[in-house]
Amino acid sequence: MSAKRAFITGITGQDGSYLAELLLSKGYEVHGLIRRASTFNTSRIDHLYVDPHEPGAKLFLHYGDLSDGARLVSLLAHLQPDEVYNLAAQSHVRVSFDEPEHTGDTTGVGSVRMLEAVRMSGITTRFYQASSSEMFGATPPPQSETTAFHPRSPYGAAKVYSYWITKNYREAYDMFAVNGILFNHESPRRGETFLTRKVTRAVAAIKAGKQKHVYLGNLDAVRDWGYAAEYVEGMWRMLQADEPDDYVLATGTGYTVRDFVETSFAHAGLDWREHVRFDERYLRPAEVDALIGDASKARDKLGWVPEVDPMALARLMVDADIEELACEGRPWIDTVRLGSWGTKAAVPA
Ligand code: NDP
Ligand code: GDR
Repeated sequence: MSAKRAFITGITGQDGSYLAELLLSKGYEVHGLIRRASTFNTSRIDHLYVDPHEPGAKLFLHYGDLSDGARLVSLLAHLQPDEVYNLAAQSHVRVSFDEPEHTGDTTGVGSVRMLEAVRMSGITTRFYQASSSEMFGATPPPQSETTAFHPRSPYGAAKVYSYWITKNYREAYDMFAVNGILFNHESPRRGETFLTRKVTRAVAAIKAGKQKHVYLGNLDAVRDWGYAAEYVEGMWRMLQADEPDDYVLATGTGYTVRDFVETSFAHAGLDWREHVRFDERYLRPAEVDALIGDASKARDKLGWVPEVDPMALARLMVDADIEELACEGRPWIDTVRLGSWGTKAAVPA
């Protein structure tokens, strides 16, 4: 039997890089959509790339954009993937208030362009949509697959559209299309302007004497932070199920931003109070106060159980950023893998 073929949008992002790694390790041929940029934007997947002229090449990259529907149709018709993972999005909640229209076009309408591309190309494939806990917004925790949505940002509203249009294509066209409703998940590959990575990079720089302070916004928000490498395993499991369905992935634990900050600084032997300053520019016009997920459906139906808890994750990320700084900016590619699912993890206790 020939290798399964997957197509990933957002392959250059945090999740795309872990997912590509996972699928390659399972013997898939992986195709990724990348945006043309004037600078290189593939640093998270460079370690996976083999020149396509080489016989062992299993990862192939194609230029395109979620705003270009015709390109998506022709790519899918040409590639005929068995599985499609739609991870591309303008994914920053704060930025979505600055760029609401662009966020709607990419994070919302981009998903229907992908679904239409599947339909119009006439291929039979399984489709994963990267839905988000931000859709729950103001609805208090615990949040599960049956919790009402109340988005609090242009990003959250766009993701609600994508969620429903994915469900609609499942019902209308009998497509194997699923929503993974993922709570925050982080890693050493997390974008530098998200809270966790901003903090752990600052800890490393402060520890090294390169920086004195870091400026943050709301410290009271509660989040359910998991480890991204474990979450991509859950995405894959959703597409291997007998029937298409929607699943929450979360650790089920809630910590405040302050908790994450305190643990990260303490891990490096620093007192956060001496280094964290407030800047109102990091507040959002509307905040999501508390997200704590109930992932019991994914546990029962997919056997998915996360192993890295949020405070272990904070320590893991601090260690990675300290190491990256010591290597003078050389990208720190973590090989920490799912304890019982792959390479044994070297997760700090
Ligand atoms: P990132 O921000 O790290 O990656 C986003 C990816 O989308 C990048 O590859 C980016 O490309 C690509 N992209 C952005 N706009 C376009 C476009 N118009 N056309 C094509 N590609 C585009 O996100 P994550 O990896 O953290 O998240 C993956 C997905 O999961 C996103 O949809 C996100 O909204 C969602 N999600 C994430 C959660 C998390 O906690 N990480 C939780 C729940 C949902 P480029 O590199 O060129 O910028
Ligand atoms: P979030 O992640 O909005 O939950 O969306 P982010 O890390 O940006 O914020 C988490 C919480 O920290 C507070 N905060 C700050 N946030 C940032 N970025 N920078 C700061 O300086 C700062 N200070 C305090 C925020 O107010 C917020 O409460 C992420 C994204 O990955 C989405 O794509 C994804 O869908 C959701 O997680 C689930």
